Amino acid sequence: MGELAVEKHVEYILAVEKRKDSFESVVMDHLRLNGAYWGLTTLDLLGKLDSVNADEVISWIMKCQHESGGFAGNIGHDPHILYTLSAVQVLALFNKLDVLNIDKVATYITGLQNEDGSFSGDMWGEVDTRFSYIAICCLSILRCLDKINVEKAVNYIVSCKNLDGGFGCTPGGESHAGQIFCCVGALAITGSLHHVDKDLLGWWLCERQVKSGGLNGRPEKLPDVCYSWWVLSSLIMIDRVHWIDKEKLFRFILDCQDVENGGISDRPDDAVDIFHTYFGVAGLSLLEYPGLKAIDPAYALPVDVVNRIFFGR
Ligand code: GRG
Ligand code: ZN
Repeated sequence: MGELAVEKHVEYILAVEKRKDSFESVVMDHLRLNGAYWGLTTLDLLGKLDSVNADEVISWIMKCQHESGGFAGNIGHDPHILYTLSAVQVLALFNKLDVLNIDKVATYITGLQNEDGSFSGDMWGEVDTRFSYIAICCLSILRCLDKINVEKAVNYIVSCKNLDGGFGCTPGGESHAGQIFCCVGALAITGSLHHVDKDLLGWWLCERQVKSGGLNGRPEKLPDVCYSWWVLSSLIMIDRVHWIDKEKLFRFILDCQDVENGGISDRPDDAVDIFHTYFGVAGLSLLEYPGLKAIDPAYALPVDVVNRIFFGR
């Protein structure tokens, strides 16, 4: 088994950050703030966050904020709860949450809660358990969870639970590992994991490991490095991570590296991208790969950052 090509991945991430006029970055323009979260969190896990200019990143992030309090993916775009979480997470990475008007951000998120406890992603109203997770994670980081109706939010998530133990995006929606991360993460943050049948869900999740060692997101689907995050983080939150073969998953993730130019892809021999680079490194961190910072499975931030938020330095 090869090793994690740390230096190459750092070079790859720094190059993506700089390549603002490349094809990839034009296509990904509206995803820029998410991309910043993926890239910068990966750098932090690799111990290299100090290789970027924090002041430049923070001043750009603050320019993405809309008067409603929400953040857009880039300057001049429309705000969305997705980018609002990324903005808060990146500020937390740099220990700069104090530049935020916390009430304003919290008011934006609170305004997205619906009567049934669910959350919309923005003013246009699409509802999804992804947005429940984001709202809960973001408000928890800002220490304002009391501004929403947590009980209704939890009940809505529970209403998206399926007979197989998993969760979907809305009531009756098919179980999918990404949605399961969101629902289990939100339940973990709100201290509501008693709503999860841990053995049943643990069984469904560990069955996601296929012959190659990789994990898929649903039965009969191909394995993909990003499920190393969605599935593993969920298994850890419900204390069932020992139900998968760790060594085989190590090998699958390491086989998805571009060892020459850096970056990690979804499957061996595919093209790398910043998204899968993050999920590969985050997955290895969850598996306690030597030399990586530990990542918190619920907040998707390095454990030292989460400790700083909740327990001070
Ligand atoms: C802070 C880590 C973090 C997340 C923020 C946006 C979000 C909250 C969570 C997204 C959860 C989710 C739904 C992830 C799944 C993404 C994905 C790979 C979808 C692909 O689904 P299909 O059906 O692919 O196209 P498969 O693998 O099933 O063939
Ligand atoms: Zn993927």
